[in-house]
Amino acid sequence: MRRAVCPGSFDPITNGHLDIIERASKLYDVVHVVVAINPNKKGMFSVDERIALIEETTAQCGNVVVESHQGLLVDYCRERGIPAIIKGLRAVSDFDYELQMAQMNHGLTGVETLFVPTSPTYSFLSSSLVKEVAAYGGDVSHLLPEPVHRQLLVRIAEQKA
Ligand code: COD
Repeated sequence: MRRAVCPGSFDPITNGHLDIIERASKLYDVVHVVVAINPNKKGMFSVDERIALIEETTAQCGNVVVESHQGLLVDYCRERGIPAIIKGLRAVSDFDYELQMAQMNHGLTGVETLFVPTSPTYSFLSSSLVKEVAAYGGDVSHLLPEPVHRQLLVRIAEQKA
């Protein structure tokens, strides 16, 4: 069975993430979407909330498993015998850091990283930009899956209350 990992912070999942996950799910039998836990970074959404949103928005794929992981991504892959990490590449600016991580991960355990070019529609899109624009009242509804957009507006309202 061919398996791959799509890792990220997913705070929250955007249409850019979803595009990469859906495309990966057509290439692999099972795609593990891994929410990396960073204890030094408090997100807008809890890890459980992020997982629930990813599960809801990727349910149509039928072969996506969503889990969190604290620690090295290569350990997650090694423990499960998963040989590949899939990353989306938005622009040249992503490349330097992504290449570094890919080479480090390969050096650590031999896990391969495969890059999928983002759809041009989403090449400017990041979770942090979406949160910032939405917090100032900008319309980001076309950039997020509907349940994510709904929950983002609720969270922003809570934070302002
Ligand atoms: N279009 C296409 N792809 C996109 C888009 C978009 N608009 N936005 C994001 N992506 C893809 C990219 O591949 C990106 O890497 C991935 O989605 C996740 O994006 P984010 O922003 O949610 O998450 P990041 O960049 O914060 O994730 C970094 C990781 C969590 C993957 C990384 O820090 C990690 O592997 N951490 C685990 C600890 C570890 O092993 N560290 C050593 C690394 S060598």
